[in-house]
Amino acid sequence: MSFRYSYMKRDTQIFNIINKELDRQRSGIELIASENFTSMQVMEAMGSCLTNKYAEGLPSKRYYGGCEFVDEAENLAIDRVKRLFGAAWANVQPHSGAQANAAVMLAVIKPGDTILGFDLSHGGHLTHGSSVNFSGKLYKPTFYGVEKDSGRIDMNKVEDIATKEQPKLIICGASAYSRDWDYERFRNIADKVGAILLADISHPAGLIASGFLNDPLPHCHIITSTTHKTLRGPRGGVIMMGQDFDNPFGLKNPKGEIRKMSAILDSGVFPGTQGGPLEHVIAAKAVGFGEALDDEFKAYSKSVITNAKAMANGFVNRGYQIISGGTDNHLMLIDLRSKEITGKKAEHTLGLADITVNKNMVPFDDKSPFVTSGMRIGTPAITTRGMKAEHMETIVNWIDQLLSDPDNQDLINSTRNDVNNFMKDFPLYEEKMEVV
Ligand code: DSN
Repeated sequence: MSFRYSYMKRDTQIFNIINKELDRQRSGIELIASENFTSMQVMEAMGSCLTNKYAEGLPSKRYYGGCEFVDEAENLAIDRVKRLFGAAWANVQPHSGAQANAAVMLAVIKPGDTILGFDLSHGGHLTHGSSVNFSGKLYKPTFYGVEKDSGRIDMNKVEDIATKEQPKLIICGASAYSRDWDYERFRNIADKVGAILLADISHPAGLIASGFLNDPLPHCHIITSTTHKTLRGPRGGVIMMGQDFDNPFGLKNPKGEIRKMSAILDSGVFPGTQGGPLEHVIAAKAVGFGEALDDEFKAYSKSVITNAKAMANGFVNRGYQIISGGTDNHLMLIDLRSKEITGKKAEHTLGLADITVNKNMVPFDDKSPFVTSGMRIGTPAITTRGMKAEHMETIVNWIDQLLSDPDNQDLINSTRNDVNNFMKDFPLYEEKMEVV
């Protein structure tokens, strides 16, 4: 197997840019919690002729001819993701996690309805009600957050807020929360106030599929996810349900029967929010889901968590404050205020040494989202590179040295050399590549 870059010889401008990015990925330490490295076969499926095909609709119910093979690919992706999560129904067409959330919200609630999500500044996601996103513009957003002393969500407070606000939709799930979720309690609260419960598992999906975190499918009405984070497939989204149910709004189909929620969600994706599905990406999703069904993926997920715990211990031992004091999953959110460096400066300094992280708001932050007091760190990508718990100490040590002396150019240069040499032991996409 090889990259088909030889076909790009005519456009050396973009080929050279892609090659520079490949070098960056190979030689640096990737700690962005939402990133990962797909397999070569996932990338090859994405780069296939399926990109040429229009297939609006669903398998066997398309608005275009010639869909027999993309139907097979899409059915395979649906079957595999249902098997992976034990889902009764899935739609694999959302282009991203944000698109999946948009499709669900536009399908199941009305503009002006109240929604209850996890506060973005406490670790939530833009699409869970942020004022700069459609979810905060179209609906009336209300939020729960973490407690100042524990850094954890207090479920009694979630219940109090839900009882007061009476949301139509409750969203659980986050982008920067290192603890597991009590989906069962969320469902009790949703039932009490008559809300639909949506779990956005974009971040921990791979760890849930592998059985290392709580399972939302028996408890949540609807589940959305990305496919490219801990799940390690292509960039994209998916919507699932543990079981289908009659829509609670009394909506009927042309035969006068109550429509199933699956039909409402399917139409929320197309024609509700998307046009032609990306069948090349859907084929790559099928590949990724197939890989995640393998026992090897379970071992990978286990190492992701072991590495994250080892890394969190390394930071705590050096006096860093991790929100909630540690991690159950693949990431940690570090409050840098005790180290007197902003998230922006930390991200920049580490970047100069080829260590990639992202600055992140911490709960009760006193700085803007462009500066921030924290950084988010995750282990999915470095675990794919083959790193084990013993390597975490080396990485934490480099980060600590750099953040303790961020303007020391000699230290930055020598650390970058050390990082680049270290990464040679963890090869990425070593298959032959043609160079123009
Ligand atoms: N989910 C965000 C992240 O975690 O990086 C991107 O939307």
